[in-house]
Amino acid sequence: MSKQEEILVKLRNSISNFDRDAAKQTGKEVLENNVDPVAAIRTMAEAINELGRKFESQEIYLPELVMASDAMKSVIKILEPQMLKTGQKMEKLGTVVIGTVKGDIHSLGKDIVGTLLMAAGFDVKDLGVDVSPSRFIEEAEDMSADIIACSALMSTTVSVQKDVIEFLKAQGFRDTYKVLVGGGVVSRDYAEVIGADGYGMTANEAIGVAKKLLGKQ
Ligand code: B12
Repeated sequence: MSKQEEILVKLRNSISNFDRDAAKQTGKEVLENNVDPVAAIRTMAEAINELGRKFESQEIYLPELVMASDAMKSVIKILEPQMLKTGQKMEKLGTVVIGTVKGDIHSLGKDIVGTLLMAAGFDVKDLGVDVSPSRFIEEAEDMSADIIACSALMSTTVSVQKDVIEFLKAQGFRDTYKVLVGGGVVSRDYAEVIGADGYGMTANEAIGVAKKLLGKQ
């Protein structure tokens, strides 16, 4: 096994063991050994999803899932500067406001999409979680944004993405912004039904779609 593969295995284990200190330490090793930060994030996401399955089958408890999520967040923070380096050298592609919709506090996927968009050369304003349709639009207006990106992870919150689009229509702004949607429960079909402009199943796909929406590809 190569040194880089070894580090990825160590990273996966640190998340699977909810070990924040080990995760942070391994995050530093990712940088020192030039491991691809996107591969590192993918590895952590796989570990989190695996823990999600264990949580569902009651093999682990919620606090453990929270600890693992925190560990992943702290590694993303460590990797972010490296990921952004490439982005800073590029011309700005456009401006995106991104957030997780009202009623939903899942942030990891949205954070990754935001970071990769920045790395690709977009200006990104992260509105955090529990974001109402009106706030998405106020912030988009403030930033003269091109894209509003909405994340939703729960079947109870996915309809808020539709609310954002309906709110835009009601305010007469539907043609001002492209709306990009994604998150665990969102499907391509659902995105089409609610009239979103774009859908990304993964963060990587989201970047390609965002570029396409602005005619940059
Ligand atoms: C980690 C996690 C948590 C963590 C969140 C920590 C954090 N800071 O984000 C904690 C423990 C806090 C949590 C809490 C809860 N959770 Co939770 N959670 C998960 C879990 C296991 C993983 C989600 C995750 O982060 N995955 C990793 C990331 C990287 O993947 P992702 O979010 O899907 O994002 C990727 C893509 O979807 C896409 N993407 C994401 N956003 C966007 C946006 C755009 C614009 C685009 C283009 C793409 C895109 O790109 C990302 C990277 O590729 C999921 C199970 C699952 N497999 O989804 C349950 C899950 C989402 N949770 C669930 C539930 C029910 C809850 C709680 C209500 C639990 C409770 N009983 O209290 C609360 C939520 C409270 C609330 N109001 O929001 C359910 C939702 C069920 C449903 N269908 O409605 C799930 C599906 C688990 C389950 N099967 O029951 N959770």
